[in-house]
Amino acid sequence: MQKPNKPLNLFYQNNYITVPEKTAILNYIYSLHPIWEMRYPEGTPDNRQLLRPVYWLGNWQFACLDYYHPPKGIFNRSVTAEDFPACIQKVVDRIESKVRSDFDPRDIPRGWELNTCLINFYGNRVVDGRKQDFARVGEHKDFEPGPVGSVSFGEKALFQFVDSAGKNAKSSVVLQQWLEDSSVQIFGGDKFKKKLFHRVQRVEEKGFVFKQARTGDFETRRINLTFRYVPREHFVPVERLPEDLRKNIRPYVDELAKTSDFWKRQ
Ligand SMILES: O=C(O)CCC(=O)C(=O)O
Repeated sequence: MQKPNKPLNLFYQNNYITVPEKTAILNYIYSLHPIWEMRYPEGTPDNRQLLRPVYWLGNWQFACLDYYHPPKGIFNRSVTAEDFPACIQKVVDRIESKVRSDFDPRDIPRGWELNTCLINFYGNRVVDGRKQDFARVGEHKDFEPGPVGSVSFGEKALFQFVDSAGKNAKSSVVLQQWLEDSSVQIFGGDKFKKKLFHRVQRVEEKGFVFKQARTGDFETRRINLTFRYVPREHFVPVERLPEDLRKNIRPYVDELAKTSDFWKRQ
């Protein structure tokens, strides 16, 4: 098939992950103990817990360090974390090849590689004795440079690209896609990455639960992995974080260290 003149910088495919790949990736994920982070450092007024447990690979962008956000928020935000296991790296290699062959080269930064992974767990939590649905993400942009790849497992999610109308107005949906089990979505470029925001509006609830996910009383029905690029020179090992920031992430590192040899060594 002929390639379009201008690459779309958007790709979606169902059943992108094979059954054996899915089994291997999920078995790896079941070995992880995701954590609940607070958005801001302890003691900050209006601090709040994130809506879902998370686990990062490659580098951990602790919410209380305010995420990687160039051009200003570059340093001391991406803390060196565990490497991708082989089963994930294999899928990442495929996504990178797809981007290099089909995406606009002008939208692929020099040195780009998908070296950062955020694993999001979506589901229900029991709050004050009642089950509450936390399976959504508000509109936002991913600020890591270059295309982002996203792999989904479990119940399907309604993912939307939106034109943001600001805090108190309704954003308009420009494009939406149901992200199905074992699918991939890759997006980049000016339109989908820089101009539009994206959000997860809802996740279907057909009764499927990842029983082996270590999310405690949080019933996980969808797991999403987003792969991003952070220049390696912007990774910072825990021991090189300034003292005040190290103090902020200390409770999380301690918690991770209980079940991860990597974090124990940190
Ligand atoms: O779960 C998804 O499909 C998207 C997650 C997302 O937007 C993010 O991690 O930034």
